[in-house]
Amino acid sequence: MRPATDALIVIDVQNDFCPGGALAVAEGDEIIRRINGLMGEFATVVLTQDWHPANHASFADNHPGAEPFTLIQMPYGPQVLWPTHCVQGSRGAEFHRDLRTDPAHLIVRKGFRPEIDSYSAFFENDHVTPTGLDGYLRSRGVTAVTLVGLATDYCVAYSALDAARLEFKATVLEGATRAIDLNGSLSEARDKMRAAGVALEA
Ligand code: VGL
Ligand code: ZN
Repeated sequence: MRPATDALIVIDVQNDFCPGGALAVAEGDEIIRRINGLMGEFATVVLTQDWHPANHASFADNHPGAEPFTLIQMPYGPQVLWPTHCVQGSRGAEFHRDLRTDPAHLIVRKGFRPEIDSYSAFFENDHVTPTGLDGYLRSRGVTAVTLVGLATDYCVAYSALDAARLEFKATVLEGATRAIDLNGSLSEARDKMRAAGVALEA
């Protein structure tokens, strides 16, 4: 068992990010067994769930003529347009059936505001609007977070960077993550995480 001050944060292990899903991450399902095992080591386990309304601004389908995996400018900065994924209540938004959810103490849903995307478990993509996770962890005395899940270069990295900014000790277990790797996004995310003091472990 790890110290009570350590929390495990499991990012977006949902059907749409696993093989066969709408925004499938290669080998996304191969991390689940290890994540399930990790849950038993932590006194605080948090799961996140990408949870978009059908009219979400991050979906290429909601921008006539736009192709998925291209960039647009949003008021808060550049935004990748994604295939429609993790629509609230859909099968794609459900956790992968093999992921253990019973040990979780909190499930954070994010990305539910139509006009703003939310990669991070802590803040929406404006880096200002909080999800409430910071307060939850702090009020439980958590000082260190271990992050796993999907995808390394988007939701895991954004969450880890925010955790470091909020002065949690942040560790990403890369072997328990898989990446989208869009135009070099994985190496960029790894560089940013290292520079922010996030520990990258196998
Ligand atoms: C994610 C792109 C869009 C992720 C979520 O979980 O990494 N990526 N929505
Ligand atoms: Zn999303």
